[in-house]
Amino acid sequence: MPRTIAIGDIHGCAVALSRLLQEVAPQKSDTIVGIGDYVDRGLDSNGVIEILIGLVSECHLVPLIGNHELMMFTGLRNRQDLDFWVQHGGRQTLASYGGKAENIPQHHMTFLSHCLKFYETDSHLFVHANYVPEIPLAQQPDQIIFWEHVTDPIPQPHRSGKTAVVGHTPQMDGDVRNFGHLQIIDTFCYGDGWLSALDVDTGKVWQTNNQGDFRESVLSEPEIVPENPPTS
Ligand SMILES: [Mn+2]
Repeated sequence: MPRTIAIGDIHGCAVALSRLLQEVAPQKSDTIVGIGDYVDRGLDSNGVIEILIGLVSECHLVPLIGNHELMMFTGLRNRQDLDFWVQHGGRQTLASYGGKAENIPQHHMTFLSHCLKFYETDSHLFVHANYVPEIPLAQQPDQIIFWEHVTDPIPQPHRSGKTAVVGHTPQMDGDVRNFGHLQIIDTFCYGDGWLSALDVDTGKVWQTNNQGDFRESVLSEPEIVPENPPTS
């Protein structure tokens, strides 16, 4: 059976990523969705991009764009945006390339430039950060899908009826969060948490960390979404 597996925010954690892929063992028929934020903060963004490029020939890889890829693009393009990126984790990304933007190989930039804004299957939708429930995926505002956290309030189900899988809002306790219609797979790998992969059809969760530890579990029972607070 072909699997659809989403991988949470990697943030330069090449050790955890390589261990995760060893456990997931992607097959040709599998779709692996990268939820974005491959770079920044962690120690080896260079290594992460190289691993992801290697994955292209192993399976159907669907890499999404995260806000950190956006910061990297604008930082490398415009001198006045460079400091913003460097201060938000770009420092570590540059360090992984020997401290020089000129050292970033063209095939890494080509890979990053091919990342997508969103992806969907018959049953699931995938975006880096968040979504507006009433708006079709292709028309979602960039500010929401790349930057907006999913806390306060938790968004209502998307109008498509599909289950949303997102990263970006770090779960400090290291557990994938399940609201039924919304699943959050950023489990804070770069900050002593875990890197997660979720089989979206079976609910199987694989997790690794930067010490090379591995654990597996299944998605918890859905939490009840709190009512939106009154706006008055
Ligand atoms: Mn993010």
